[in-house]
Amino acid sequence: MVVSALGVGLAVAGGVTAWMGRGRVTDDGRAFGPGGSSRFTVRIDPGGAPVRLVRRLDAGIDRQRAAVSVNGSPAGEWQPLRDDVDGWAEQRLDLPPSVTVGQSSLAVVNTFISSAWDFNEFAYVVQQQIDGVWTVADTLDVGPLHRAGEAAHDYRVTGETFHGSRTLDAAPAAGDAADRRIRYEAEAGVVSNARVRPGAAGASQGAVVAGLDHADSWVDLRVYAPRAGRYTALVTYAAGYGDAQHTVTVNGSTVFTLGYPQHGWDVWRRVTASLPLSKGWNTVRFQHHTRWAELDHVEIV
Ligand SMILES: [Ca+2]
Ligand SMILES: [Ca+2]
Repeated sequence: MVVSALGVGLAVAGGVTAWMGRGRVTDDGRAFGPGGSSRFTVRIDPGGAPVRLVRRLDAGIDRQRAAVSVNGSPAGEWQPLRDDVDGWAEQRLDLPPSVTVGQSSLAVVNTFISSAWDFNEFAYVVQQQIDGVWTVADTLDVGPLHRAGEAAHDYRVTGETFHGSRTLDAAPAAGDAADRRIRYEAEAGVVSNARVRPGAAGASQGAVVAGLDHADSWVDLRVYAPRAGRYTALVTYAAGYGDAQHTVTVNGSTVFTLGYPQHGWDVWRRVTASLPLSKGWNTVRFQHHTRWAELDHVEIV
């Protein structure tokens, strides 16, 4: 699948996240520009475990941004990486359970939003957290040297600006701790008497839940636990008018108050909460209690 330009053998077991060693790596891929898009279909385990999409890209092209839909529903965005990231990168997108649970195949569409030049893709790996372990569910090696694999995944691209191979520095190894966490965007939850605020500066996926200002204002998030027990939730928020609090309810029973120290609006900070979760999917409600806080995302550790 990949060949090192230095002639050093690289073990590629199951996809892009298993590169052994460092060095220069050659891969084929494609890119599309304004008005363009790509689409493909991947298989997942229908058991309902969380799904993560990993994209291998040439990070030398700055500010690449595309909208992602799955089976026709919005599923998030590929957000720009930092401008100082170069070489190969492996970008992760945790898909919201609303588009994956109960599905056995995912039709993914990436639609160009903006970029310094174009939006490139060299491989996609679909991972699923089975029994707490990230497992490769499917792999699509994009590029003109992998036409059979592209056809098998019904891959198509419009507005193509590039196809060919590039040789770049290997992607840095992902950190284990960050890799294990699953991110749930607040704006992908079910919102009551509040609103999704797009264009939130510095927020994950550029959007948050705002207007959690009334007694009946809340957002419900579905979060996954591979087994029953206590989990740490990292809750990212902003509070700009005094310290705020939400009432947190887990599966309609356990109730506690979560405090959000004031750091200013659009200043995204993290507080931790300990959640008693059942095996499988749980519903966690964040509800207005005192003053005002916007919610960006929650990670379960
Ligand atoms: Ca490729
Ligand atoms: Ca967010």
